[in-house]
Amino acid sequence: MPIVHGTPISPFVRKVCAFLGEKGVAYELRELVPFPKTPELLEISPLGKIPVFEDGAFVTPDSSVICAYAERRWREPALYPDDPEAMARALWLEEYADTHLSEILTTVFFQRFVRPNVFGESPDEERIARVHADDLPPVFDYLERQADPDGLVGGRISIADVAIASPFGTWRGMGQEIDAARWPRLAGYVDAMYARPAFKDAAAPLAAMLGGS
Ligand SMILES: N[C@@H](CCC(=O)N[C@@H](CS)C(=O)NCC(=O)O)C(=O)O
Repeated sequence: MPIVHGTPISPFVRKVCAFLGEKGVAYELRELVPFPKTPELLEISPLGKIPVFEDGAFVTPDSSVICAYAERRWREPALYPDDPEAMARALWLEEYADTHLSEILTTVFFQRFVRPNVFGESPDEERIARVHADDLPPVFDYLERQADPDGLVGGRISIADVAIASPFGTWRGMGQEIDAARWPRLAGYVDAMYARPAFKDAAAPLAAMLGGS
């Protein structure tokens, strides 16, 4: 059985788990934290990041690389569009999720859980307030325009949904809700994704870690 090395705290680990779940591929999630940067970690993940994927003798880091690999390793159901424009849109949304959305949605978790529990530091509440006041609304406005509960690209589930919905697992895990009066389509979209078995399974380890929230 393939192994996803990482911790359920990570939205990128959740992304790989949800992707495999959508493919119907059974996997083992094996605990690996990215601190400290041990020689063993750097050997399998030169940037010292999680997730790392192990499929027999093959090992690779990086959620985007892992999903692209898994798409070709387990072809059905296809989770990357065929059409060039649809493919570009899906990859753009994956990039947007990985480089921008993830950071915003994990701010509360990072400040209130990781800083005290991992680094022994106090949360920076000012940073949380700033991110929520300034950074979050334009992101939710943008996603409100993209949201489709059948799938962000072409009305079917794709890598775009896996990437965009995954960091919302951290957001929900911290008991946060999308303001459905302001962003109704986005709120409905995220609920629809987390009603899917692959996302429920991918989110369960973090919920258990945080006490079933
Ligand atoms: N581009 C990478 C990003 C992975 C990533 O940033 N993982 C975080 C955990 S959420 C990590 O390992 N951080 C440790 C570090 O940056 O030193 C991917 O998609 O897998």
